[in-house]
Amino acid sequence: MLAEIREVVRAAPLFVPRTPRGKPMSVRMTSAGSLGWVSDRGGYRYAPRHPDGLPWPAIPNSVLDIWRQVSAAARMPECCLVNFYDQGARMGLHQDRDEADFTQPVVSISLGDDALFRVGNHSRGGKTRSFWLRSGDVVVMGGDARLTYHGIDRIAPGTSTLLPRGGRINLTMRVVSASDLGDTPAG
Ligand code: MD3
Ligand code: FE
Repeated sequence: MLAEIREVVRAAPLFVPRTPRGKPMSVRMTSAGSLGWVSDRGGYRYAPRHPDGLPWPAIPNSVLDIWRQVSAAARMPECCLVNFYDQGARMGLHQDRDEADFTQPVVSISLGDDALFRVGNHSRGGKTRSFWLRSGDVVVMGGDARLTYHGIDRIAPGTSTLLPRGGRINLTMRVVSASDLGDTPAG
């Protein structure tokens, strides 16, 4: 899987996203799939191309296999977001809600150093719980969990030997577009 992710990063280099207010994020990102997640002064959104104008590479088969095994989803993912955390990178508490079909789960795969993951509920305030995500861990957020607030508080350097220069890669698969069943009882 790591070799396939290196190919994705070669075809679509990691970039530093900016918040809509212009602040650089500490996590570097790229995507695979028909749509990639981008963020800049234009806002958070899915785009058909990398910020440099390149097409996004296909989602690797090893990653799609995990989706098939764990998601129980009706649809296949349209985006695999690749997040790279060096020591010191973090991700603030947020919801994943730039997608049009919340009936489909989000599946994430952690590779490399351990990360302290925090998850809350459907509103920003209130109680949160923290878990360590370790290399090889797969998280499925479906049903009621799909819209919970979550984030990464910190990375524990030197806790994995998978990445020669350390750090953490997180792969997050998502269905992005609306269901073609539309707004029907079945859809
Ligand atoms: C909980 N990534 O890219 S993965 C993100 O480790 C993101 O890089 C984190 O949050 C990371 O948006 C967390 C685990 C995860 C992914 C999606 C979720 C947890 C989630 C969606 C809803 C609730
Ligand atoms: Fe998220």
